[in-house]
Amino acid sequence: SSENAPGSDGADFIVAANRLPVDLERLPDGTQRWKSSPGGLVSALAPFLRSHSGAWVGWPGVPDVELDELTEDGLRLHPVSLTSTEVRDYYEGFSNGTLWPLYHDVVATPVFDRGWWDTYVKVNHRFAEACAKVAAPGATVWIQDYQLQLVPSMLRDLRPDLRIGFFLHIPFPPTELFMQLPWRAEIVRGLLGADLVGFHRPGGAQNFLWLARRLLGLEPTRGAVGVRTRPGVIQLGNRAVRVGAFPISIDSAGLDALARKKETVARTQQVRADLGNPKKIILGVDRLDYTKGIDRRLYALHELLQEGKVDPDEVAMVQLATPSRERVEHYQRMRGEIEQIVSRINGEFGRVGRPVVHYLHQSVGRAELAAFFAAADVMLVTPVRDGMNLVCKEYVACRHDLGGALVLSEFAGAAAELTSSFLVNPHDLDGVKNAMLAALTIDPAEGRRRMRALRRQVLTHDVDRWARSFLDALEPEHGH
Ligand code: GDG
Repeated sequence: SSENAPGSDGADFIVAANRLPVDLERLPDGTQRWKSSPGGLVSALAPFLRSHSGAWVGWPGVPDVELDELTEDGLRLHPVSLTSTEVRDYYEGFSNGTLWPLYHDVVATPVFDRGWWDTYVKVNHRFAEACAKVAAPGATVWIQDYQLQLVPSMLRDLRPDLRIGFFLHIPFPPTELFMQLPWRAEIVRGLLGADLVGFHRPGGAQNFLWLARRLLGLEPTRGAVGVRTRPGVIQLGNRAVRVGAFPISIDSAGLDALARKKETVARTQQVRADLGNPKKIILGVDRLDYTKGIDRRLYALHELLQEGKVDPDEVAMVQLATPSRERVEHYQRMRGEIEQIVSRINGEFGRVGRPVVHYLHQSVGRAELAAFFAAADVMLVTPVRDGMNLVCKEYVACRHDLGGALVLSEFAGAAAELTSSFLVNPHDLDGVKNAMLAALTIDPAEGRRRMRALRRQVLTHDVDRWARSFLDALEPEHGH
């Protein structure tokens, strides 16, 4: 076959995501190098990719560079180029200024900008063309997340021979909120290009099925969608689109092993010592994002200190807030607010050499993070909305000692699975305070009982199981 024929020497399994699993780094001297960004998705899918002559299609993280396909660690990487204007309008704009707040219950006001939308369409088309070029005949393409919701149907138009899956990593919103989007029908049509559309929770799948009926006049099945079972089905001509729930998870065994390592245990003790060996350590770990409810837990701590229910001599809190989307306006404002609460708490209750809140606006290595988790008596995960939330699962995976207590928002997808945590409504400040106090003063035997139950869930439901359950459901024999 000719060199330009679609799929000649193509890949049988392709992942398409906004970002490649490696980032291009530009060094001050003008040279460039690749830096791996190991995430759960990469470690879950890398084995599949390697054994299926797989490829990954994504943006290398730096604007205005044209790069050829390359192979890294046995993984074929196909870079998609974006100009800086496209990064502004497609990524920072439509993805993170429109879709992100809209899909997270409009906790910030989404901006509806027609120019951003046009660029989103254009960039999605570029991703679809890249997938079409890389895919072997009959290949499977798995498209990831909210940045690429139009790719499934664009790709189907280009390559009807492909098996196409789509997974949304963030919540799919209540239909009343989704209906605000001027391009709501286009998004639903875009997703319906897939053979299987996956969400974290059945609720998201149900919302999507309702919209297919309401916006497009289709007739989806009416039964309740299960977790990893009983997907909804939408018949589109002679094609069936399935709509299911597949809760994502972490590399549980890998993190458990990391936490047990001698070096990590030593580092855990050092972290406790560096904090002055307080009686209790409280921890928060998040991307600095307004959906994560970092402010809620700081307000709760502040009130507990004011009321004398928490003693600043006995408690230290570490808040790791990894820099994120720093050019998006909402994020700049929120950062200022959080830093103000942190300094207010430390101003009122800290002493020289002994702040109450140790605030880190930086990212730390994976081993260091595991040591933080292992050192924390109380883990606070209080998002106002979160598709799943991996941090709470990572905390549990690091507690082979059965120590620690998890305070978890009801509005994280993970709440449905981690039912032995202290579940809270992050909008109910008294409720958050009570849960924090309960977690700080928990009877050790009761704490171990809860942690054992949490670990049973997390260790038996890892990211590999997630990927397998999605890809099994995507197999053609399930399609009819
Ligand atoms: C989206 C959805 C869904 C954070 N700081 C550091 C660091 N991290 C790691 C955590 C965790 C990951 O980043 C964050 O994952 P989350 O799931 O908590 O949140 P999002 O980034 O919003 O992810 C979410 C997820 O997609 C997957 O579908 O669960 O709901 O919003 O793994 O550990 N890792 C290191 N240093 C840091 O400073 N090494």
